[in-house]
Amino acid sequence: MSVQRVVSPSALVLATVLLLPGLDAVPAVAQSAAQNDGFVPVTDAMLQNPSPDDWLMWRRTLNGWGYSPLDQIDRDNVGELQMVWTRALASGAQEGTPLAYGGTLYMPNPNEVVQAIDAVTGDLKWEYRRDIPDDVAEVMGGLTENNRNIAIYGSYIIDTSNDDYIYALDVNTGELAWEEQIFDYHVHPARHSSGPIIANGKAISGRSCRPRAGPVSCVILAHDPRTGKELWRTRLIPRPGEPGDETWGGVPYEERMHVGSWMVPSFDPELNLVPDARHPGGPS
Ligand SMILES: [Ca+2]
Repeated sequence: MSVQRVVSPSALVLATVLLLPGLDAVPAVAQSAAQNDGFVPVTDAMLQNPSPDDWLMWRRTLNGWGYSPLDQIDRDNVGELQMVWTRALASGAQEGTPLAYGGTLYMPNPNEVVQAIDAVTGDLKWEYRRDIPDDVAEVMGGLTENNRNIAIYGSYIIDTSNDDYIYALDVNTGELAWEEQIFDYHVHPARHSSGPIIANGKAISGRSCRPRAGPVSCVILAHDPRTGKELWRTRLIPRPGEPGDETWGGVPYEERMHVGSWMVPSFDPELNLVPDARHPGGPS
């Protein structure tokens, strides 16, 4: 089984890199990285205070601001940007944000395709295509192909998958380093459109829990990003007698549903807290 498919040119979406006239064709940061073959593993300290030259997570910083302090491109010259290279992405719903580190872009494509791309040339360094069972799309329904974000930690690219696993890829080769099942998708078909973030050495991930996935699928998980070992999972739907039970008005536990946390979480290192949004489908 392979997710590889033939697509028409009209179905392609292009990754594009733009450059301002007058700037070096090869940015200084990328030049220095290209000259250094040694990959520097990503640490919690780097994630919690990222270099302006890199983009190490979905919104660059753990507070989710999505703000870059770089100032070479501004309101006055943004109109002068010119295309340097393009390359095709895998077909499907495009919601991915690339990571940028050491002159390489790590791009989450739909249907668990992850690519490492030379940021200067657009050349493909490696591509991972997860072997997804044929019935996943039917079991999961719409939006299951989304692959919004990936995480980088140590020498791994980490993502959650359509078939309800969390997995890590070797950052230098794209080969699968480890994987850990979160759910049997036939029993609890939770949907992973977003990948994890890294919070103090833990890979924190949320998920959409459709009604048929049951209340136990409405959970936030932490995994060891070095090994994939599950560290904890916290339910977002209380059982009878637990705090928050009173907000459910006596609805039997088995009928409580749809309190997912499908959007990418954020993290406050000072408070050691993970703020997360929940799907508004039910009380909690
Ligand atoms: Ca994914």
